[in-house]
This record gives sequence, structure tokens and C-alpha cells, in this order.
Amino acid sequence: MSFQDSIWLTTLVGITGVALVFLYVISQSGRQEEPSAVQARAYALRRWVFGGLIALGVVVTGASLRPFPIAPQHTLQPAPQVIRVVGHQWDWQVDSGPIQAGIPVAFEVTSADVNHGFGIYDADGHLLGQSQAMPGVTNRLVHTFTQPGKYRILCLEYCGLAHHGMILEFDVVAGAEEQS
Ligand SMILES: [Cu+2]
Repeated sequence: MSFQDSIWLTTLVGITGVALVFLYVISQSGRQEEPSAVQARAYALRRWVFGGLIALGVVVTGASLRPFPIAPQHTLQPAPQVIRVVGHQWDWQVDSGPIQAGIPVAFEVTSADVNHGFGIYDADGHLLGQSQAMPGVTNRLVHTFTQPGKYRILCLEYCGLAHHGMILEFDVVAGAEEQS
């Protein structure tokens, strides 16, 4: 099942649940009962619903946890390749030679004007790493590309009218060991 399908299914289940609650309320309307008895049942129902929601939340949160997708950045990792990246309204200036797969590359990211978000995406649109691009500050993002191919840099922070156009495609070539 695709991600879109599972969202669609979840929506359908949710809509059905709400519709069933409405039907139940309609079916119960007009019944004569002691208010205290109704209140006791309502409180009991509320305990079950909220208890169930909390339990469901814990289970869904636990089941959907994934390892953090971006390599740890808090230690100074040696990177044989260094690429300097400057964000501009509205394009990326990248002084790149070819980037080699299998060898760590350090992106040194800054901005010439306003804050931008530097995000690296693979051909399938998966985010591989990201850093803030800030004027006057250079952030270092180390990433090792496992596959040669086409990649893209997108801006992840709204930076003005043509923010959506800040897309730069670049190539990652096979590393030296892989070519031989
Ligand atoms: Cu932007």
C-alpha cells in the first residue's frame, strides 16, 4: 500500500467513525432517562475514549519511530570533500567540482542575504540532510552519498517571492574505489 493509500484509508476509517457516532446519537435521541444515570454513563464512556486515545497514541508513536535519518553532526567528522554553498534570493551558489559517492562531503553553508534552509534531496524526493543557511554564519553539514546519481538542493525556509524556485540539481559520481 502506498503512503497516499494508507492516508486515504485512515481518512475513510475516521470519517466512518464520526458518521457512526452521529448515527448512534440520532438513534438515542428522544429516550427518557434519569439525568444522573446518563451522566454516569457519559463519564464512563469518556474515560474509555480518552484512555483508548492515549493508549493508541503511545502505540502509534512507538510503532512509527524511525532512526534519525541524518548522520550525527555533533562530532567534527573528517570530510575529504568540501563544498561551499551560499544561499541567495533566489538561487544557490555552489562551488562544486564533482562530488564522489562513498566519500564524506562537508557542505559549508551560509547565506548572502536572508535566512535560507539548505536541504539535500535524492532523485525520489527523500530528504538526506539539511542545515540552516544564515548570513554571517557558516554551518557545516557532513553527508556521505551512497549512490551516484542526480540530487537536488531545495530551500526549506520561506525567503521571499521566488523561494519555491531555489532548486539546484547536481551530480554525484562514482567514487574512485568504485570506478576501478
Ligand atoms: Cu527559501
